[in-house]
Amino acid sequence: MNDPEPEPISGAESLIQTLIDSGVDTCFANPGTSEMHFVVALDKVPAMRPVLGLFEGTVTGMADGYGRMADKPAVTLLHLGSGLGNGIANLHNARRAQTPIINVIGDHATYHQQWDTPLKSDIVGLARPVSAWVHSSESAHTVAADAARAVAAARAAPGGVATLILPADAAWGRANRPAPPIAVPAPAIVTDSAIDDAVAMLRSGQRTVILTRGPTLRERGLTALGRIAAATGARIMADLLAPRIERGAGRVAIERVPYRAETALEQFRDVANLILVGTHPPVAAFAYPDYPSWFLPDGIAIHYLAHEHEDGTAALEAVADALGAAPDTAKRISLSLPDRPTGGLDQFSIGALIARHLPEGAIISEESATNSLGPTTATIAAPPHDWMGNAGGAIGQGIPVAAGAAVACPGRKVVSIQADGSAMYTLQTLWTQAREKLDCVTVIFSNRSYSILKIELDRVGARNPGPRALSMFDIGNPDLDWRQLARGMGVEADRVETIEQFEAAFADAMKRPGPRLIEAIID
Ligand SMILES: Cc1ncc(C[n+]2csc(CCOP(=O)(O)OP(=O)(O)O)c2C)c(N)n1
Ligand SMILES: [Mg+2]
Repeated sequence: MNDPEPEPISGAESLIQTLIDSGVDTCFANPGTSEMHFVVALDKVPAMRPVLGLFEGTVTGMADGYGRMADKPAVTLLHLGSGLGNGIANLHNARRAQTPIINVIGDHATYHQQWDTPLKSDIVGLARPVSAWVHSSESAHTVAADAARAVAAARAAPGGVATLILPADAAWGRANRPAPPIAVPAPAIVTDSAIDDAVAMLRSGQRTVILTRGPTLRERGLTALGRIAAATGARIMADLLAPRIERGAGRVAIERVPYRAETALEQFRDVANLILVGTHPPVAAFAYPDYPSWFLPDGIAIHYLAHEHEDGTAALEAVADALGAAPDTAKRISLSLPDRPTGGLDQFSIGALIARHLPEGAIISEESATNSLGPTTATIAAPPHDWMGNAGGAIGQGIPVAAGAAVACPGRKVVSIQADGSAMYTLQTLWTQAREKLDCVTVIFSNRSYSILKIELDRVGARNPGPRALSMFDIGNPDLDWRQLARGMGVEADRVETIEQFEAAFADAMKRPGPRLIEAIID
């Protein structure tokens, strides 16, 4: 006798079950009419955790933070081209961070696409610039296989955004089964000659810098970098916008490429050799009439030890071994906390207090613009932590990335070090933090200003700004009340103006599970 017919499943159900079978179990969503069958399938496949975001920039930013910390993709659920459009800035940051994400976008049913409907748009055209892979499912029968391919595309080194467009009839139509996972190819192995060339540079006695970003900035890669530095005197540096770095006590210290050309030129002056691991030569974020865009001196030799899709960590270990660098020679940072600050509340006193109270294993999401120097330097020798910066320069990343990290890493305290103007782009993420009871603490640098833009104004040579121009950088009048904004979304909040008040609020927030917001009033 034949086996009984299995229960029919919808395309959406086959999609979600395939994602689960491929290890993708978290969905950041903001749905609409075209995504209803996906939403209903969430109850049929309870292994998928749905997390609602009240704006698509929140959704895509959370998926970025999740992917950076979980080392595997989450899935987004977005509503047609307009939903995708709202999420693009943070997908841009995720693309720059090489974060694996499955980006599912609902579309009109295939037969409906011939009509002039209100939400019709060029979804592929919008998705292409932020996606490593784009595909539109043709029917319910292919959705599962398409989902398995999307996961493989997102996870292939170095990682990227895989966009799967899901027409409504492909979601509601009858599918036959989920698809099995596709094995993800390992990163490519760096050739012996690329390793030999790096070793020769490092043995040349000339000044050499190794510049890197990506997975090399975790324990294994940092240890290899530290061994090479100890054996040869080479300087080791990370990209300014590296998506994730393991820092703090016990870790290997690494320099960062400066933002400003004058500082960067100074850093690279006299450097004869640059070895790149998973990154490209350092350049200025913007062109300025009086400063160069290219940071490197004439005549420097540039060697790509590992491209982004290659195994940079293994390559660094091979280089360290070839140099005869002993395994335990990497210099490590000893725990050292800043003194208790005195005086007024500013980025330096706040940085010192964050460092003094940061628990071991914390995750920091930093988007503090003109207030980053204080917290960055104060935490160098703090208890070990992960640091995630803005990887693509599109602001509005910090709070969602923190929320995504908290979903990925329950049990670890997440601290957002956050500028006020940037926070306003995706502040509704606070609501998701409250709803999901995420252990996130947000410190707002409330200077009521787009302060950095006043500096940029001068640097680009836009001289003699009038009152209208200056008003474009003033975000006071009315002043934002972060305490009320946070409380209005269910997040406990304090407003502080002194060192004592900040310390009391921050120390308490580190002891109790979040979410929590501290508005620090600074000049
Ligand atoms: C998506 C996006 N929109 C606009 C900008 C331009 N921009 C860069 S910094 C900035 C304001 C930053 O102000 P704030 O976050 O308060 O930091 P502060 O300069 O005050 O330290 C703006 C609007 C950007 N980088 N990304
Ligand atoms: Mg500001």
